[in-house]
Amino acid sequence: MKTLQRTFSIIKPDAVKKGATGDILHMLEHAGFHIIGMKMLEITKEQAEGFYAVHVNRPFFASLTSFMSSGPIVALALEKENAIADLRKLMGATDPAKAEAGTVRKKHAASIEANAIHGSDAEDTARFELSYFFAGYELAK
Ligand code: 3AN
Repeated sequence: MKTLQRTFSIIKPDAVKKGATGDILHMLEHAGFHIIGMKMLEITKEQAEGFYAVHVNRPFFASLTSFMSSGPIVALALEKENAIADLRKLMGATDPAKAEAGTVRKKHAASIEANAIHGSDAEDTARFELSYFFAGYELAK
């Protein structure tokens, strides 16, 4: 039996700004992800800090949260079998210099911070991140 899994993704400000939103959505759909929720929005620095709370002690926290609140982003709720791991694979390594061919970051990321796409790294973070950007009724089906 197929077990569908949900994960959360963000097309980051750098990718939206350079006009890569459509291509990234195409890469996601081509890889078998179903887009079950999508919104373009801007978040405040405080909202970015809440989202990235697990990174509060990392040296790049201030810069990361400024970057994530620097322009429009696209928040995505995605569904597919094995969605969490498969999205991580499709994203590529955090550092685009280390990302494999065919990944979103290889194609679109500019730097280790402005790296085009976010994806949840585990079931518990996917649950938290989905609920941070989407209300339950928006993803009910
Ligand atoms: P990933 O997004 O690949 O899961 P994490 O969770 O280690 O990577 O980091 C979250 C985000 O923080 C990254 N997407 C990136 O934007 C930023 N980041 C990670 N490491 C660095 C770093 N060394 N310098 C600046 N920003 C970083």
